[in-house]
Amino acid sequence: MGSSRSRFSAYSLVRQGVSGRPWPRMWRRHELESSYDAVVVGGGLHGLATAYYLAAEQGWSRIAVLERSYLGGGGSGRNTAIIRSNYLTPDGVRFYDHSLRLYADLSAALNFNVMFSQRGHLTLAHTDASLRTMRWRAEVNKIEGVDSEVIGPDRVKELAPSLDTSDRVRYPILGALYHPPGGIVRHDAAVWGYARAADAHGVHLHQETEVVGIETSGGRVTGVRTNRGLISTPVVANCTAGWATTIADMVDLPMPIQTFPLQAAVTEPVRPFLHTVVVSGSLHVYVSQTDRGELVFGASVDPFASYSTRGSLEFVEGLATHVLELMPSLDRLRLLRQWAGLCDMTPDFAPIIGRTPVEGFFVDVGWGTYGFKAGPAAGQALAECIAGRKVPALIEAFALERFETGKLVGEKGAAAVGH
Ligand code: PYC
Repeated sequence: MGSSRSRFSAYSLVRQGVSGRPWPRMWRRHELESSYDAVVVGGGLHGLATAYYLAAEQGWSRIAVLERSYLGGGGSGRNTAIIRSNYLTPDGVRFYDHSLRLYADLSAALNFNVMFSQRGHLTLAHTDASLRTMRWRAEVNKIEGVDSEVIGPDRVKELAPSLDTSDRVRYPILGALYHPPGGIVRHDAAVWGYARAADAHGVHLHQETEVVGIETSGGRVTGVRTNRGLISTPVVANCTAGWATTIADMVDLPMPIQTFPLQAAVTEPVRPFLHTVVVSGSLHVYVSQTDRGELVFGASVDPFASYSTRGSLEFVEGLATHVLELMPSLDRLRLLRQWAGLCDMTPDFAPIIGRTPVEGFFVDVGWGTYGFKAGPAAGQALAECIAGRKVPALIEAFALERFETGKLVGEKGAAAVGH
C-alpha cells in the first residue's frame, strides 16, 4: 500500500469496478516481528485509532495491532453507529464532544468517506422523572457549549412525524432532549479508514493473531505471547471489548467490568422517512434510518452477563412491541437480520482509559454501550498518554484509580436507554 491518499478518482473507481480485476488491498499483511515498540491488543475501532494516532500524531513507529479474528469483527461491527455528545457529566460531555468533532473531520483526515451524518438526535421522555434528567443534561450540555434543548411533543412530531405523539398510548411522549449535532456514521467505514491510514503510517495489522499471555518483569510489561509466537515490547494497550478482563487478568489486574450482550436488528430498506435518531429510554429502544433506507434498532443490554453474540426471538418480540408503540405505521416492515455485541459495563457507566499500576500496560476498556462514538477521541487520547508523560486532561476523570478513590463519573442517566 502506498500513501493514505486516495488512489481512485470517480472515473478510475468505475473502471476498476467493471474491469474484473481484484480490488487492491486496503492494508498489507506482515510477518509477525519478534519485537515492537508498542503492541495494541484489539483490532477494532479503538485499537486501530490508537495505533493510527500513535503513528500519525505522536511519530511512533514499530507498532503492531493484534486481532484474534478479523478487523472490526467485534463491537465495532456490531453497534448501531450512533454518535452524540449530550452526556450528563461535564467530563463526559467534553470527551464525547471532542470525539464528535474528530468524527466531523474524519473523512478528510483519513481520506476515506465514513458517511458522517449529523441528522439530529431525540431522546424521548415518557415520565416526569426522565424530563427532569433531560433538563439537567441540557443545562450541563449548554454550559459545555454543546447544542441540546428540551422540546415539547409538538416539536417532536415536526422532527419525526412517524412517532405517535398522541396521549392514547401506554407511555405518551411528554417531551424530548433534542441534540442537533448527534447522528450516525458508517461504522465499518470508520474501521476501514483507520486501518488503511494506520497501515500507510507503517503500523503492522495482524489478524487471526490471538494474545495468550502477557509477560512482565519487576512490575513492567516486557512482552506478549501470541498463537504465532512471542513479541517483546515495553508497551501493551488493551483496547478490547468483551475480552477486556481476560487480557487484564494476564497482568493480574482486576477490572470492575461485567460483560453483557446487547442485541440489535435491521429491517429491509424503505424510502427515507426518519431523518433523526430516536431513542426511548422507557421503551428501551433506539432507531435510525441508514442512507440505504434500512431501519437500525437497538435496545438495552440483555438482563444477564454472557459472552453470547447470538440473537434471540424473545428480543425481537420485545423490540417489535416497543417499536410499534412508538411508530405504529411500521407494522408491515420486515426485519432482515439481528445480531448481538458484547458490552463491558462498569459500575458508573463510564469507561476506563489510561495508565495502570503495571508499567507499560495501558487500557481503553469498559465502553459499555457507548464505545463507537468514543473511538476517535479515545484513540487519540490514549496515544497521547502512551507517548507522553502526562495523562491528557480529556481522560483524567476516566482513570482506573477512581474505583479506589470513589471519584466516580456517574453517566447512567445519559446511557442511550435504561439498563
Ligand atoms: O449511547 O448513544 C448511545 C447508544 C446508542 C446505542 C447504544 N448506545
